[in-house]
Amino acid sequence: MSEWKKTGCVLCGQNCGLEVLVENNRMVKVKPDKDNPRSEGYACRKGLNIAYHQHHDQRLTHPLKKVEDGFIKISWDQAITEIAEKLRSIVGEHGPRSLAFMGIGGLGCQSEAAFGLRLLRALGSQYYYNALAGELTGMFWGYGRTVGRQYNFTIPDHDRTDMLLAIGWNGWMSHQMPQARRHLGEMSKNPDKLLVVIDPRRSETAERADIHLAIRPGTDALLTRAMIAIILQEGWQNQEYIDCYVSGFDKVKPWFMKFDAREACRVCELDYDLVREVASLFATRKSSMHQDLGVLMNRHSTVTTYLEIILLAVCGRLFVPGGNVVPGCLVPIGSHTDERDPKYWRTMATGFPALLGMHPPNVMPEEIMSGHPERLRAVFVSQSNPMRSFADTTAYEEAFSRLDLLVTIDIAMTETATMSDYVLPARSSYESWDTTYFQFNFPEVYCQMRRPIVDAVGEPLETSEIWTRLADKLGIIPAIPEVLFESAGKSRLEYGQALYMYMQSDPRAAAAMPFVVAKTLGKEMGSINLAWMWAMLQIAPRGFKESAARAGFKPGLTMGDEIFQAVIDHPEGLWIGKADPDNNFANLRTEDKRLNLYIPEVEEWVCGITPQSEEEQLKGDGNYPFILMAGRHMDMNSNNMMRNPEWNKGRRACTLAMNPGDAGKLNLADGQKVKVSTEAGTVEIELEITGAVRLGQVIIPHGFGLSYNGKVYGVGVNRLTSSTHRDPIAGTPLHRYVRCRVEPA
Ligand SMILES: Nc1nc2c(c(=O)[nH]1)N[C@H]1C(S)=C(S)[C@@H](COP(=O)(O)OP(=O)(O)OC[C@H]3O[C@@H](n4cnc5c(=O)[nH]c(N)nc54)[C@H](O)[C@@H]3O)O[C@H]1N2
Ligand SMILES: Nc1nc2c(c(=O)[nH]1)N[C@H]1C(S)=C(S)[C@@H](COP(=O)(O)OP(=O)(O)OC[C@H]3O[C@@H](n4cnc5c(=O)[nH]c(N)nc54)[C@H](O)[C@@H]3O)O[C@H]1N2
Ligand code: SF4
Ligand SMILES: [Mo]
Repeated sequence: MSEWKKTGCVLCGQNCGLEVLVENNRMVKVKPDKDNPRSEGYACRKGLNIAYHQHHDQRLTHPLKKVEDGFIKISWDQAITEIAEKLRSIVGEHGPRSLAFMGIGGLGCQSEAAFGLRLLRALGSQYYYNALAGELTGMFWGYGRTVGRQYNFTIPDHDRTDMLLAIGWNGWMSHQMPQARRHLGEMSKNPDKLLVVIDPRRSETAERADIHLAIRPGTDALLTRAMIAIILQEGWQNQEYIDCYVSGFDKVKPWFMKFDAREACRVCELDYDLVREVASLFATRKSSMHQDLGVLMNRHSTVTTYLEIILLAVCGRLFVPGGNVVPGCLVPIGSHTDERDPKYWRTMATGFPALLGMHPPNVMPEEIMSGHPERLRAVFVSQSNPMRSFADTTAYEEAFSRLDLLVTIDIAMTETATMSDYVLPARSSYESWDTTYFQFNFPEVYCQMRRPIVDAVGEPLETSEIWTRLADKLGIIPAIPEVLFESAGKSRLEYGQALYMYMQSDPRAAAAMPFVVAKTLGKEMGSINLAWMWAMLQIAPRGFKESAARAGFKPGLTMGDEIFQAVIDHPEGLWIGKADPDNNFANLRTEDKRLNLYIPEVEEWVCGITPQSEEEQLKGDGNYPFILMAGRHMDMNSNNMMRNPEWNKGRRACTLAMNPGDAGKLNLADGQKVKVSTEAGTVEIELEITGAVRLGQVIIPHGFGLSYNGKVYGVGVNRLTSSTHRDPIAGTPLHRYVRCRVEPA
C-alpha cells in the first residue's frame, strides 16, 4: 500500500512543506509541497533526503539502562521508576541547583518544551541549557536592553526591503529565511534591490551579492563602529526618527564622533570608499539587516550585535516597513529574563546569566567539574547531542563521566546517549503530531501541526509523554477531577469549560496545566502534543488573538477552538495570524517606550574597540597562524540530525578547506591528510584546496565525527574548540575565530 502524505521538514527552522510517499511504513519518495503557504513548493536537498533522518540503523526502540558491559532493554515502568527515584534523591541531598535540563525543542519538534520546562521548574531548578545560548543569546541580550524584551528581536522585512545587508550569514546554504534561494536570487537579479554581503570569503551568498565586503575575520565590531561613525560624522542619521523613538542617543553619539573610520577600514582590510558607500546606502534606502553566526560566534559577539542595533536605530530602520521588524507569533520562543534581576539564577561556578531563559552550553563542563557543593550532578538531555555539538568534546566527556545521573531522550543512539545511564526512545517527527514555534515571516504567523505519517517501531513515546510520565511518578501532577476525564471524551467545548473551572479553583493545577491536559485531553486524542496545541490556542495571549482576528478568525470565546479546527483541516500548514504591519513599534517595551540605545555596562568595551587595539590583538600567533572557522552550514550537514553517511554518498563532505595560496606555501596537496591543532586538541582530516576560502582562514564543518555502524564519519570539529573561548556576557562560543596550525599528517 502506498500513499502521498503531507508533512514538513524538521532539519532547519524553515520547516518547508513536504509530500512523502509512504510504502509499507517507509518513506520512499519526497517532494516539496506546493500547497504549503510558507514554502510554496520550495525545499532544499536536506529536506528531499529526509528519509535518511527517519529510517536508519541507530533508531532507538526501547528504554535502555547502562550496566557494566553495555546497555540492556528495560520496561518503561522500570525506567521511569528508577530515574524518578534517583532524581528525587539527588535533588533531595544536593538541592535543585544540582539539576539541569539541556536541549528540549529542536528545529521542528517543539511541543515538548512546555512539558520539559514545567518539570524542571517543578523540581525547583532554573538551569536550562540550550543550543540557542550557543549562538543567539548575545543578540537577545542586546534587544532585551534596548527594546525591553529579549524575545522582541527582529528579522528583515524580506518582502518589502530594497537593501538587505547580510552580515556573517550564508543564507544560500543555511536558509534562516523562507525560500532563501528564491528570495536571494530575486534580490540579486532585480536592479531595484541591493544585496550586500559582509563575509571574509566568497560564500555562495557573497557570489550573488551586488556588493561584497570581504572583511578580515573577526573585525565586524570595528567595521560596524566605523559605519556608524561615518553616518554620524556626515550627519546622515535619521534625526526625525531618533527624536521621536530613541532615548540615550546623546550618550552614545560621542563614541563615534572622533572615531577614525578610515583607519578602522584599513585594519578590517576593506576599501574605505566602498564602506562609505555601503553606509550611505544603508542610511538612505529601505534597508534591513540579517546577522548570523559569522558575527554571533565571533570576537566581540555581544557587542557587535549591540552596535548593529545602534546602526539600525540611527538609520531609523527598526520597526518600520522594509526594515527590521519583530515577527508575530503564537507564543514567544522564550521568556524575558533580565540578568539584573536577582530572581533569575546565574550559573554557580562561572556566573553566567540565563538569557531568554537559557544558559550557555559552553559552561556546562565547568559547572559539573567545579568543587562547589551545589555543583551540577544530574543532567537530562533531549533533542541535543552535546557530545558533538558543544565546545570542547574532551571536556564534556570528562565532565559527563562525573555526573551522578545522565538521561538522554532521543530518536537515535547518539554519542551522548552512549554515555548516559538511561536512554529513552522518542517518537520521531514523522511518528507523532508536532510543530515549531519559530517564525521567520512578516506579518503573517505560520503554523503547521505535522501529523504522524509512519508508525513507530518498538515502544518509543512522544517526548511530551515521557516528561509527563516522569512528572506523574514524581508526584508533581495534582489529583485531576473526574469531570475533566469525562468531558474530554465528549466535546472540546465542554472540556474547555471544565478545564477553566479547575484552573481557577486550584493554583497547583494551573502550574501543572500541561500535565493535566496531557492526562485528560491528550489521552483522549491519542497525542499529548496535539492536545497541547489545542490548549495553547485557548490560553494564547491577547496580542495573538488580535493577530488571529486580522487573519480572519472570529473574535470571541470559541476563537481558539476555531483556529485549532483550521489547523487540523490544513495538514499542509496555514497562516493563523497577521501581525499589525503598521504598528510594529508596539513591540517596544521599555519603560519610556523608546529605544534605549545606551547600555552603560559595555561602554568601556565598545570604546576599547579601536583600530590600534584591534590591530594589536589580531596580530598573528606564530604557533597558531591560521584562523579556523570551526563550523559551517552547508548542504551536506544538518547539525547532528542525519546519522547515516549514505545521504552524502559520493560527495566530499567533511574536509579542511584551505586557499590555494596557503596550500602552496605549505606544500600541501589536495586530498592529502593534514593535522590541525588548536589549544584544545588535534585532529587529522583530508585537505580540500578551494578558492572559496580566504587566505589565512581554514574551515571545518560541524555535525561530523558521528559514529554509525561502528565507523566514524568525518571529524568532530569540537575536539578543536575550547569551551572557555566565549563571549563574556552571553557565554556563546567564538567558533568562527579559532587560532590553529596546519601540518602534513
Ligand atoms: N545546510 C544546513 N543549513 C542549516 C544548518 C545545517 O546544519 N546545515 N543549521 C541551521 C542552524 S542551527 C543555524 S544556526 C544556521 C546558521 O547559518 P549561518 O550563520 O548562515 O551559517 P554559517 O555557515 O556559520 O555562515 C556564516 C557565514 O559567516 C562567515 N564568516 C566567518 N567569519 C566571519 C567574520 O569574521 N565576519 C563575517 N562578517 N562573516 C564571517 C562565513 O564565511 C559564513 O559564510 O544554519 C541553519 N541551516
Ligand atoms: N563547532 C561548532 N559547533 C556547533 C556549531 C558550529 O557552527 N560549530 N553550530 C551550533 C549550532 S548553530 C547549533 S543549533 C547546535 C545544534 O546542536 P544540538 O542542540 O545538539 O542539536 P542537533 O545537533 O540538531 O541534535 C538534535 C538531536 O535531536 C534528536 N532528535 C530528533 N528528533 C527528535 C525528537 O522528536 N525528540 C527527541 N527527543 N530527539 C530528537 C536527533 O537525533 C539529534 O540527536 O550545534 C552547534 N554546534
Ligand atoms: S530549507 Fe531545507 S532543511 Fe530547511 S526546512 Fe526547508 S527543506 Fe528542510
Ligand atoms: Mo543553530
